[in-house]
Amino acid sequence: TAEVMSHVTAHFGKALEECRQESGLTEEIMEEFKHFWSDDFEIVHRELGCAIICMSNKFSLMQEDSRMHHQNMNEYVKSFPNGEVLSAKMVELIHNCEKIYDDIEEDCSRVVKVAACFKRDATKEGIAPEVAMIEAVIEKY
Ligand code: BOM
Repeated sequence: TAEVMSHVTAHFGKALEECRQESGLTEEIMEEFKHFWSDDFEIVHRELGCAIICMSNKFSLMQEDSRMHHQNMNEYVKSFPNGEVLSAKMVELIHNCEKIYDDIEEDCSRVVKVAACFKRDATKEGIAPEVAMIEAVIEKY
């Protein structure tokens, strides 16, 4: 659900500042990670892909090949309140997007395409949070 996704995003987003330097993601491109879900934020910069790789590695959510670690992602999402209602869906949506962009060899460029696809599909499924929902839980993390 969107409520659970707001918790996952609030927690995951905490790793952004640690990853700014190595990813090259400037505040001009993305000020705070919650804007990932904003209707007028376009997921297009390869630096955001680099940042997502760096952030995912802080929580062991990716494998060596910069693809999702299915079991760890499932457990990570389940660790949030009501997480079990979202975890399988989230892994399914991300993996489906990974398959679509599997031919892009450069990791940051591929991951940003996967992330944009995930946002699109999560929105279609009605599980994309509003930025205000993330703001409401961000203080918990
Ligand atoms: O093959 C790449 C796998 C990683 C894709 C991750 C897409 C989603 C990242 C951005 C969205 C964040 C929202 C919540 C936390 C997800 C861990």
